[in-house]
Amino acid sequence: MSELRYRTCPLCEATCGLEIEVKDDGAIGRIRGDRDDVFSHGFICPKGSTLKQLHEDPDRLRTPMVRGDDGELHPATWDEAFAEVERRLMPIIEVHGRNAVAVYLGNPNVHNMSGTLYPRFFLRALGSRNVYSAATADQRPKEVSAGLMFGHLLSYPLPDIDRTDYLLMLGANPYESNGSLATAPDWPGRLEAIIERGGRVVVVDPKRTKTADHASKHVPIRPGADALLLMALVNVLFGDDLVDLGAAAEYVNGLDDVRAACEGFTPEAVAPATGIGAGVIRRLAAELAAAPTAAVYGRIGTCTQEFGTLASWLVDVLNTITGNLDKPGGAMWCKAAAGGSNTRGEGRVGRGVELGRHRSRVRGLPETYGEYPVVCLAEEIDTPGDGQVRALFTLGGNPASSTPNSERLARALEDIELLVSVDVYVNETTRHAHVILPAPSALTRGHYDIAFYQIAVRNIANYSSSVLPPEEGSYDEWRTLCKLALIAQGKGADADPAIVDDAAIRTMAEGAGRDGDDVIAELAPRVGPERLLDFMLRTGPYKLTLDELIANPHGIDLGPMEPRLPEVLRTPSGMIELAPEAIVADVARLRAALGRRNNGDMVLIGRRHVRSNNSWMHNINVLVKGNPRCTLQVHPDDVARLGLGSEATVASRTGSVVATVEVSDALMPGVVSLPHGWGQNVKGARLSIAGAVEGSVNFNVLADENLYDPVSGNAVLNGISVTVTPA
Ligand SMILES: Nc1nc2c(c(=O)[nH]1)N[C@H]1C(S)=C(S)[C@@H](COP(=O)(O)OP(=O)(O)OC[C@H]3O[C@@H](n4cnc5c(=O)[nH]c(N)nc54)[C@H](O)[C@@H]3O)O[C@H]1N2
Ligand SMILES: Nc1nc2c(c(=O)[nH]1)N[C@H]1C(S)=C(S)[C@@H](COP(=O)(O)OP(=O)(O)OC[C@H]3O[C@@H](n4cnc5c(=O)[nH]c(N)nc54)[C@H](O)[C@@H]3O)O[C@H]1N2
Ligand code: SF4
Ligand SMILES: [Mo]
Repeated sequence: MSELRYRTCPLCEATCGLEIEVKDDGAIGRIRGDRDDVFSHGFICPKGSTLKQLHEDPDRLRTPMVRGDDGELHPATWDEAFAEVERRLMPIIEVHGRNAVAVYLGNPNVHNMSGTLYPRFFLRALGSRNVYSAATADQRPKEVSAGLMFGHLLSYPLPDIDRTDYLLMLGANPYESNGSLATAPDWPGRLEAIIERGGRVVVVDPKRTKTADHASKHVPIRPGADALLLMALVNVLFGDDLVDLGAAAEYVNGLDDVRAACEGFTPEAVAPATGIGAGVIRRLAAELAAAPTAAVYGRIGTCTQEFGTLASWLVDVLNTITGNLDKPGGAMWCKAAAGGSNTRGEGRVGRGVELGRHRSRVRGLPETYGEYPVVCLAEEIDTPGDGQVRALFTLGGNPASSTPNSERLARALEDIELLVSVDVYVNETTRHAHVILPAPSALTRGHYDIAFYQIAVRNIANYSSSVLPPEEGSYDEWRTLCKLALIAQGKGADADPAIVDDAAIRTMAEGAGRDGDDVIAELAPRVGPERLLDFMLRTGPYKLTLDELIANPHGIDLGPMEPRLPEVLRTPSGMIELAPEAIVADVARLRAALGRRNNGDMVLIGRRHVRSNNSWMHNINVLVKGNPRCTLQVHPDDVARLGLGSEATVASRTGSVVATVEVSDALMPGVVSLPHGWGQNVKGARLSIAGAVEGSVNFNVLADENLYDPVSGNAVLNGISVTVTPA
């Protein structure tokens, strides 16, 4: 006998509904797509069903680990682990101050209610400026441009892929990634539907990816040249008098500044640097202008490169000047049921965003949204002097794998005075930890995508109750984060996490003009993330309650995106700032790149595979078996020219790896591709399957911490100059 439970998959941004069989003895049976899910309608990728294998993985940590006098990690009780954090942390704070303690937040936090809602209390209690996250190795350029243009970092317009007639997509491969910064289950199906209804999908990518293969047209581009291409499209639209602001017209500041900024970036001028013919660029501009509805969408290939902010900004400049902003079928904003940053307060009233309020100690790079760029993390730890970082907390992050010059960071972590990790594995990063505090299995916690329903292409609300009861000895991740907050505050390792949790709901209640005690009474007996979520739903634009969501385990469909101008804006002017000063000032750097023909001998870019999930799912056998996937893809002409055999040495300023060569004519000649997130075969990691994968090497040995987008501080992970030689 068995029972079926429904659960949104927390692994990637697509938020697919899963149907999970739970057997009488509590074991997990089959996991399939939930055909009744209001958003995913049964779609699932190969990772969705592996929540079972993750849950059962013997390497997944189930008890805290504390480093003993013998230098090894040993299982410990929760009390011992928290006491050890306090014992090691407080002297560092006392002697060296709060900035000596850094925090790094990783990607799984946004896929988890505890990780989304509770780190802020720890950060506040800690009071350190040394905060880092995966965002500066990912989407920070988009957040900077959206913040400056529309008033909030999450207010980027989303391509209305279900209704558009024309999608221009740059640096994204949703056939592998399942989509990003535009949440939609089954991106592939939705893209195919555009073509089936007579629309067009154009993919700009140095590689003919699976997405490009299925598109109406693939435009190969030189890595890092997207801002030039986009600038030329803007130039043609102005030059040919095709600019039409549509519904946004009344609300746009700075149109003339954009016109001035694009001067000189003609298709002919950008053709050599982009590798795209002027005729192709003119045709793209004409198609964009002529399409009844169109959306421009850029993702990680446009962010993790040297002109990341310019490219991210130009995407939305194009959406605006083609009249597609806020138009069904164009680029729109959704309206989140809970926690929406652009549904709070009053429309057109905002403080906007302020960047660069302080600078990092060693290199003097500006903060964005309260974080320093992750390219600064290693140097802040390994550079002696006043203010040196001596302790690091990693919360659901694996920076020793995922950030540039990973070997330097790994070396820095070997010597750090204190590393505390809230994590589920002993991996590249946590093998250096003094204390590891394990997060519970995803199947034993409730779930609601607070982050992704703020950037979904449809308005959706879907809460999943926990599928299984807590495992013996586990401790809720939100309670762990409350404990860390209490320790950092000096309240001690024995203090009750409810102190922080109650303060959290009180603050939220008071922010909404309610009495804290009343709200606590109203929502009792709920505590933790569920209580916060319930309150956010009740005070959100649809006035839902958590009980209503629990009664609808397949989700509630709140309809397609609707026009939201001007109330969505939170800029100080109440207008769309089409030409933010900080971004326009960077155009000079782009102009200087016009004459560039290449970025070195060979150029390295990254890729994803549908069976991967950044660095942490290679310990699942069903995801890593079969053909090797950590390969260096090289164009046949380059294989011949460089005399490559089965293996090649790839070297950059920061290091070198020996990778298995895969000949592929999908790449532009001169460009090689290596996936990120591999290289688990390091000493001290406890990943029996991932550690044994042949050919597994870490891309970020090659990524250079000196390469970043100066406006956002974001790491350059695509377009890295390398040499490739036979191994
Ligand atoms: N070269 C290169 N580097 C890249 C990228 C690239 O494209 N190329 N992509 C970048 C991008 S987009 C991202 S988002 C980052 C990701 O960078 P990170 O977030 O640093 O890395 P992840 O691989 O997501 O590792 C997440 C960590 O969280 C742990 N974990 C998993 N589930 C949970 C949980 O429920 N709770 C807790 N507390 N921990 C959990 C895992 O064991 C792992 O240690 O990598 C970036 N790095
Ligand atoms: N299966 C799987 N899914 C994932 C993840 C994963 O690791 N595995 N990670 C998740 C995360 S954290 C994120 S952020 C998203 C990312 O989601 P996507 O942005 O869709 O990521 P990728 O699949 O890496 O696609 C990026 C594309 O950019 C191209 N590219 C590289 N350089 C350039 C350039 O200079 N210009 C242009 N135009 N293109 C370029 C690459 O060839 C690649 O095809 O995926 C998420 N989903
Ligand atoms: S596409 Fe993403 S959300 Fe959907 S099943 Fe796969 S990993 Fe899970
Ligand atoms: Mo990401």
